Amino acid sequence: MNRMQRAALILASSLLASPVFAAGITIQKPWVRWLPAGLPAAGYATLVNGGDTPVSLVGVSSPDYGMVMIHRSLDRGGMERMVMVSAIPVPPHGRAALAPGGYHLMLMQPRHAIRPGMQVSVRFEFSDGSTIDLAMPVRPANASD
Ligand SMILES: [Cu+2]
Repeated sequence: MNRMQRAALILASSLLASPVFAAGITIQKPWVRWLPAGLPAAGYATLVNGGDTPVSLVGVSSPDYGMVMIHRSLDRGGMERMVMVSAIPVPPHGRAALAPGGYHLMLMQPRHAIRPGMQVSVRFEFSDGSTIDLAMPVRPANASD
């Protein structure tokens, strides 16, 4: 193999490799905590990045809710308050937890009656352009995991 052929081969293999490493997100243990009277519900899950590059959750939508936001609960001197965040970073070969007391989805303006035992459809959008559609089980207000 001459130098030109070797350079072409290296270029070809790096082009082939890049999309494989980019699409590495999986979502584990998704669930929604239901609250009565049409109150906003909270969505939880663990985002796992199996790839070599950082990826962020940058958007969430659902046909079952009029509005979905990404929130983070913060403890301010014993008072819990929620702030809106634009992205949740997931490090390479790492994970990010959406869990009570931290990051969560805020599912608002339900478009129909939603009760524990049902499932809601949620689309997760990531910074690498990939999307994941999930059916998230709805659990009662007193569920903890
Ligand atoms: Cu919230």
